[in-house]
Amino acid sequence: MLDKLKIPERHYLNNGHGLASWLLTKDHKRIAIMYLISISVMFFLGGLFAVGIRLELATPQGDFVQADTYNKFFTMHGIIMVFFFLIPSIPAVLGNFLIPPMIGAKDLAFPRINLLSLYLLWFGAIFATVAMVSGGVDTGWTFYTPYSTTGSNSHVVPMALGIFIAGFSSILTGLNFIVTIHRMRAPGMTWFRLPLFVWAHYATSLIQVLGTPVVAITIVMVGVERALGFGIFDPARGGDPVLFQHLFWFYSHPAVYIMILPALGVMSELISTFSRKTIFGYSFVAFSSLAIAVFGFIVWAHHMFVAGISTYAAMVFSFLSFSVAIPSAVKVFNWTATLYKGAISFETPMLYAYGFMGLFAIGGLTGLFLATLGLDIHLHDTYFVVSHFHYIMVGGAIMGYMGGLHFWWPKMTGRMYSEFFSRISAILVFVGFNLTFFPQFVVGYLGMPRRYHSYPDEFQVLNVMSSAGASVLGLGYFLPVITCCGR
Ligand code: HEM
Ligand SMILES: [Cu+2]
Repeated sequence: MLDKLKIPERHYLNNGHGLASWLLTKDHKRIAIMYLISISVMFFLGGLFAVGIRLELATPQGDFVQADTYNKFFTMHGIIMVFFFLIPSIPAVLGNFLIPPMIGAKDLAFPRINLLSLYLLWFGAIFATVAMVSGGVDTGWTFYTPYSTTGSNSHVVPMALGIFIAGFSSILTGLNFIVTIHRMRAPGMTWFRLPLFVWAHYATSLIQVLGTPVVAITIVMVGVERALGFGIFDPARGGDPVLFQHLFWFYSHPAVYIMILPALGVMSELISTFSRKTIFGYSFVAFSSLAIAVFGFIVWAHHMFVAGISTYAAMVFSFLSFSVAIPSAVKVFNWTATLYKGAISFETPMLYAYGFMGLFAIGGLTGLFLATLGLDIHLHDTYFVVSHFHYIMVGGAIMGYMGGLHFWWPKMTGRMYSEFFSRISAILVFVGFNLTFFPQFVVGYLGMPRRYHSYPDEFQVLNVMSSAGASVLGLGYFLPVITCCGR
């Protein structure tokens, strides 16, 4: 038995050493590891900007940086985290590593394109870095026009180019996964035997392929408008600034599901493994991923209730937004049913999974608050929204990523992490996260708008709680770096 578990003498980690053997590899596992390193760097960088934001908001006055710098902090934080960390995270690292073995294939369908995807991400990151070091961008990650086209004099064009290029990385990864899952399954690996992790990635890939080109072209239009002064979005030239929001959210609402769906897939694996049961209602969970992907495309205008769309349109989009909650709830209910009477254990990945379930539920439910027209008029562009999406993107997507990374770490590296420290880190992340973001629901509800570098004194206590929580959260994220390298 033990013999069987021995790692083969030659494996992907020692099969060739020098830099070139990595940079020119077509091995999905090596590419996954390079993604892991790349996006960890991005996560760290995005985290530094978050530190800047929380330092500034620790006091009511703009004491730490100027308003202008603050705008650049939150813009860069958002852009890096969304486009260069969260979107690639689980698919590019865990998906790349695990999808082929999970379906019984040797590699992805297009190994060279897989490597190209990684290079495109790097290439995009270089442009983004150029934009950053040459002075930064202050438009917010959403690039709303007309500010991004005619107002801002920051480095919008190189940043837009960086995101455009990184977008192709995402499209090609999605395409690669779709073809792989269709064509490369081992005999007998039917669709309804696919692990739920693979189903989730299939649904994610559909969004990547169908949605990303839209944002790519939109971003090009912003660049063109800035550089050549076309009147696409500029009302003075007959353009329409709200058109930008339609195009942007047509991608960016589904994009939030690019970030969360893979985490939902990880969750399904973790829950059934650590409760030692098969997942309850397999086909419901599989189809709910597809349903989320499809519904995700018809709710974009819930970001625009106060942007001047008609009341009728707003009502329709409000109604449709509620429908997205159904497949998400199906998953949570089925996980709960899976846990029921299971032999549940409390290893690190499962701690992340518990955290995920709670935080994702809060994030999703507050989404329903926001989808409620009357409430959104009050809550739009307040810290309530910030808290909502962090509960899902950080509390959900990153918890799923961390849980998955711990779960598959031994398989990926042949080493075990320190269980003791990893549990402490998971708990720190959970506590730190809630301390950071729960007060933001309150302060947002009380009326604190987002994206301002100063605020009235009465909001300070809640903001100090947030900043303190962010330190705990940061420590929680950093601990695994130390402990996994120490063993
Ligand atoms: C499941 C994963 C979800 C993620 C990752 C997510 C993420 C986000 C993000 C990033 C924003 C802010 C965009 C900005 O910068 O302005 C946002 C806003 C919003 N979300 Fe979600 N969301 C999710 C689920 C939901 C659900 C299930 C609903 C409703 C059923 C919902 C409704 C809304 C609404 C209405 C807004 C706009 C609020 C406003 O700006 O007034 N979200 N979400
Ligand atoms: Cu949305």
